[in-house]
Amino acid sequence: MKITKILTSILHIPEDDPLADMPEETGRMRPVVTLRIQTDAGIEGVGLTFYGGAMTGSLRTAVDELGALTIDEDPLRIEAIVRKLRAAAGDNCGPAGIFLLALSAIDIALWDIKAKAVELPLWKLLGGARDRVPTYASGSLRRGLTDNQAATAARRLVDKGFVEMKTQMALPGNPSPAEEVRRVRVVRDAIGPDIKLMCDINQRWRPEQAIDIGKRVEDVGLFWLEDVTVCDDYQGLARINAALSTPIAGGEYVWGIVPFRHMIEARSVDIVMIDLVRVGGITQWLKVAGMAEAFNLPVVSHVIPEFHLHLIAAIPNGLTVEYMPWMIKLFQETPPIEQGHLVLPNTPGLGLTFDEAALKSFRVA
Ligand code: SMN
Ligand code: MG
Repeated sequence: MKITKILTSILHIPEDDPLADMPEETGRMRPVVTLRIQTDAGIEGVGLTFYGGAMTGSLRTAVDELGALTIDEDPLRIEAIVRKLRAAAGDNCGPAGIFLLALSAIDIALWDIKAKAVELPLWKLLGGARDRVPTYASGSLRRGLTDNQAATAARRLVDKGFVEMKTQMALPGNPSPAEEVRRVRVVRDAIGPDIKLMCDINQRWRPEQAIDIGKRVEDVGLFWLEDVTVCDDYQGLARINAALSTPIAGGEYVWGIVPFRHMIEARSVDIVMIDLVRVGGITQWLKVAGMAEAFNLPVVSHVIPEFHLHLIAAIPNGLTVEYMPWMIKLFQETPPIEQGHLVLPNTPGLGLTFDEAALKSFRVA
């Protein structure tokens, strides 16, 4: 099989909150680069990438430029293509940043092609540990909401059948620890003790602040505390992790596979979060998942659930899938949620087909 054509576009997708309809800032847009890789066998793979921000035009160009180097290559030889692209650009301008974001889109589309070629859903091709996976509602219970809004949104999520959900601390204005604790209790009280509740700090606390507030919220029974301080302070994270009994999650800001080694070796986290786009695509995501397994650690995903559910379902140590459905409108169909679990598709590949009308309405370039 040979790659014949690369097609990219830039979309602006609303960062809304379709789960609880509680946006902090209406009209906020996320730029996304979509990719299709076509082959002489008539099989097409889909991929996407983002986090380009104001450099999204450059990110799209990077996907086009790397994509051009894949023309005539065998799409089933993914590591050979990754090696070629690293040699052509990543070894000098990379290894992370725009190069890795662009590589991820290509790698994802290549795995879609491979799974379609062998007529298997991707999760089965990659290991097939489970055919449904727990999922948690994310993006609704943001730190900028009022207490009332947060409680209402949390109850809406429960009414919708979610049994796991994520909120945030590190509230605007850096209030007192007591205020932070009060707020997370508002959410806990709204949902009761049986719902799994995660809490994201998004790197906003100092290590000593994380230990202080983390100790005060132990009895809230959080399923995890996430990104409690800057993502690459592995020693600081380890100190926090050792001081708290609440599990510490992190990894969404980690680029490529090697920094995960340092993070895991330092015992910085109890739960390894892997972002498909920042890690370098499916090939690298699986390597980090294996590394985590060897350290007896579970793995969780970050955003794009319609891609990540395949990966969490494939591996033996997948814990739960973040359900933040910004991209869902781009596809004709996405996996349903039943009793808090995403049900894996049986269609070959990722099982995702772009909805042409949606693409057209979001396309800016
Ligand atoms: C998050 C960060 C960036 C984009 C979306 C979501 C957040 C999360 O850290 O874990 O959901
Ligand atoms: Mg996060």
